[in-house]
Amino acid sequence: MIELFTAATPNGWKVSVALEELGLPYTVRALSLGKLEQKEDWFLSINPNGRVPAIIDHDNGDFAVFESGAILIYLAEKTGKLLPADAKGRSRVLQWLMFQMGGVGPMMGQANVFFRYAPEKIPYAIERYQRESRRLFEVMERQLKDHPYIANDVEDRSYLIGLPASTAQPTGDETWFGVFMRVQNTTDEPQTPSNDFKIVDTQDNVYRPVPMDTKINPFAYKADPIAGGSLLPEPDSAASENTIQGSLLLFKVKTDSLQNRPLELRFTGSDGTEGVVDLDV
Ligand SMILES: N[C@@H](CCC(=O)N[C@@H](CS)C(=O)NCC(=O)O)C(=O)O
Repeated sequence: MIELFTAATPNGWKVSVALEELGLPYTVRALSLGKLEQKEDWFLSINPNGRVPAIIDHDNGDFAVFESGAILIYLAEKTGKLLPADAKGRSRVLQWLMFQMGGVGPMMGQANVFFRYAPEKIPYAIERYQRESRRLFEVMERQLKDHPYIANDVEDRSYLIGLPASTAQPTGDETWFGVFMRVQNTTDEPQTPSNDFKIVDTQDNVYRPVPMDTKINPFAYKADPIAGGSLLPEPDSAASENTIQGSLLLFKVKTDSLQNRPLELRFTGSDGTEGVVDLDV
């Protein structure tokens, strides 16, 4: 169990949000900053910097972590979520985390202090930190203009290339769901792989793949015959070279359905036999 030492402040909220997002169980110890609990010896042994937030991971030898950015990385690595394992994806997340830790957090903190709390109003300091905060927001605004998320949607967008114009975007309660398929023909003869896939949840909701233009989208699954002893996706194709190494089946799934386990991918082979795969969401 994680023990979170925090207070109702922006740096504290970052860790609360991450714990909720990652679905980790945790207990909260709220510190009174006004009473300077964060400077008491018992807390300095957890966070030598005497500030919130900090955590203790009681499932990992009572390991203590301080600095909100370091806590976010620790929790992401503990769960294997939010921080990709591949070097580029990992770097993209860390770049924006550093941007937050070294830019947004400190600059907005100073803007707030000089504008709101400083006993003497110093126009130079107020303007400097407000201007820098504004500039940082503009950086995020530019990034979010053509990216749905601050970091790491680059690959996701390329997977969606070439969707027919008639394909409606998911509504508010739906989400894109991609399944990457690798198919191996272990016989000596050419075989036609399945082209009949559906996702079924425990409430018997059934989803069918969104048709994709296989001429334009290099990742899209196409059930062409596979030569004896060969693989789909073909070696050296775009789909065989990306980090996931599979051909994409794309579904629009009701977000609620992702909670219904087992969530299954059912397919029917060209000879009528059926297969089922549990989707680990
Ligand atoms: N870089 C630190 C900053 C932590 C920080 O400034 N915490 C503030 C609350 S947001 C705090 O504990 N203030 C009380 C104090 O400085 O004594 C982090 O990200 O964890």
